[in-house]
Amino acid sequence: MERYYQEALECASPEEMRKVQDEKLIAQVKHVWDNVPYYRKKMEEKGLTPDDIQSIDDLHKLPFLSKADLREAYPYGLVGVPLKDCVRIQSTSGTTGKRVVAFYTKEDIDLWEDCCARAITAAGGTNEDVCQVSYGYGLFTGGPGLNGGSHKVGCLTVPTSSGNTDRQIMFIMDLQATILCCTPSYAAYLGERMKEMGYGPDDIPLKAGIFGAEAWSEEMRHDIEKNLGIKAYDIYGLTELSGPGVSFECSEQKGMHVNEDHFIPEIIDPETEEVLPVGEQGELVFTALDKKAFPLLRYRTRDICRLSREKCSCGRTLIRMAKPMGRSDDMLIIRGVNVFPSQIETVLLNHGYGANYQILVGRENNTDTFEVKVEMTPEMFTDNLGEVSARQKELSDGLKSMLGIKAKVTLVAPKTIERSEGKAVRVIDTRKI
Ligand code: DLL
Repeated sequence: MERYYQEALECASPEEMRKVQDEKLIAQVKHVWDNVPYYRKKMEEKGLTPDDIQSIDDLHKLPFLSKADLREAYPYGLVGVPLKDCVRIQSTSGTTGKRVVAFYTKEDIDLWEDCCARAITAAGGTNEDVCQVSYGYGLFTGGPGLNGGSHKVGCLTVPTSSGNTDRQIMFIMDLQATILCCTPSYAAYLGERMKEMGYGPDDIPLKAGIFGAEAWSEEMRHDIEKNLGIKAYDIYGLTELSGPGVSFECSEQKGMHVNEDHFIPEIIDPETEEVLPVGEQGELVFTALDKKAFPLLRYRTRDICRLSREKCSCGRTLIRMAKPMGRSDDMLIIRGVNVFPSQIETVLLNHGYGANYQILVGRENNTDTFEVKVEMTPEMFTDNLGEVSARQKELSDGLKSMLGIKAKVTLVAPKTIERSEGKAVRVIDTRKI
C-alpha cells in the first residue's frame, strides 16, 4: 500500500514553513511585478516596489485583488506567463456578470493535483482505493482537480462526472468504490436514492467521501455519514486559486488544513480591510505562492470564515480554517437582519428534516417576505393538517430563535423539491429581480 503524504511540508515546523513562504513570496511578488502590468500598477499606486516585500511580515502592504479586478482584467489581464506556456483554463459556474477564467501552466496543474492528492490521502486514500469522481468535469474545477489528485494517489479513478444518478450507483456497487468525491448536496441525494433502491449503509462499499464546493452544515455531514456508512470530509477551494484543494479536512474533522506552502491565508474585516488576528471571523483572503499563469496576490474570496492555529492530533501543522459560513454575498439581509442559508440548514436538520429546502425571499407592501419551504421526510409525511401545521409552527419557532426573525414555514411532500447534481441553488430572492 502506498500513501501520497508530503509529510515534510504538511508537518513542517513554524520556522520551516515560514522560510518556505518567505522565499516563495519574494519570488512571486517579483514575478507579478515583472509580468502582470495590471497588478504592478496597483503596487505603484501604493508606492511599492518588490524591494518592499522582504518577508511574509510585509504581506499586509500589498494591494488586494477582488472579483471586480478579475472582471476588469478579463480575460487575459492577470495572466503572468506567455500564452504558449499556458496549457489549460478552468472557469467558474458564476451566474452573474462575466465568468472567472483561470489559467494554468503544466506546473500549476501539477501543484494543484498535489493539493487534491493531499486531500484524498488525509481522507485515508491510498493506491488500493477505487475513487469515484462525481463532481462535474469540464470548465468546473471539481472533476479535473480530484481526478488529477486521485491519479497521483494511485487510486483506481472512476471519472463518472455528475448526473445520471442510477449509473453512479451502479458503478459504486459494481466497482466497489471506496471513495466518493462530489458536492455534499449530491452526496445527500445519492444516499437518498440508494436507500430507495434498498441499499443500507452496510451494503455500500464506500468508506470516505470528499465533499465541497458549497457550504454545508455539521448536521448535513452526520446525515450523509449515516446514510452512506462513510466518513465525510470537507474540501475547499475556488477557481481563482486553482480549484479544490486549497484546504482539506483530516481524520479529526475539525476544520480544513490550508496548503500553506502554496497559499497564505489572511482574515480581514470586509469593511475596513484591516487584517484580523487568528481566531477572529472575517473575510478570507489568499495569496497564491506558486501559481505562475494566474498568480493572484491577496485575493478577496468573500468567504466568511475563521482560522485556527490550534495543534491538530493528525500531526499536520498546516493552519486550519473553519467551515466557511457561506460567501459574504450569500448573506441575506431580511428585514434588516443578517441571515446565512447555513444557519437555516442547521435548524432544519436539527429538527429531523433533510437538506431538501428552498429559501424564498420577496417583497410585499415594502416589507420583506421570508418563506422556508422544506420537504417532510417519508417517515414524517402525513396529510393530517393539524399535524402539519403543528410541525410548521415548531420549525418556525426554531428558526425564530436562531435568526431572530419570523419565517413562514411550508412543509411539502417528499421529493417535490428539485435535486441538485452539482452546487445546490437554495435561495430564490425575487427582491433582486
Ligand atoms: O467550488 C472548487 C471546488 C470544487 C471546491 C470541488 C471543492 C470541491 P468555484 O466554483 O470557483 O470553485 O466556487 C468557489 O465555492 O469561494 C466558496 O464560496 C464555495 N466553496 C467551495 N468549497 C467550499 C466548502 C469550487 N468546502 C466557492 N465549504 C468558494 C463552503 C465552499 N463553501
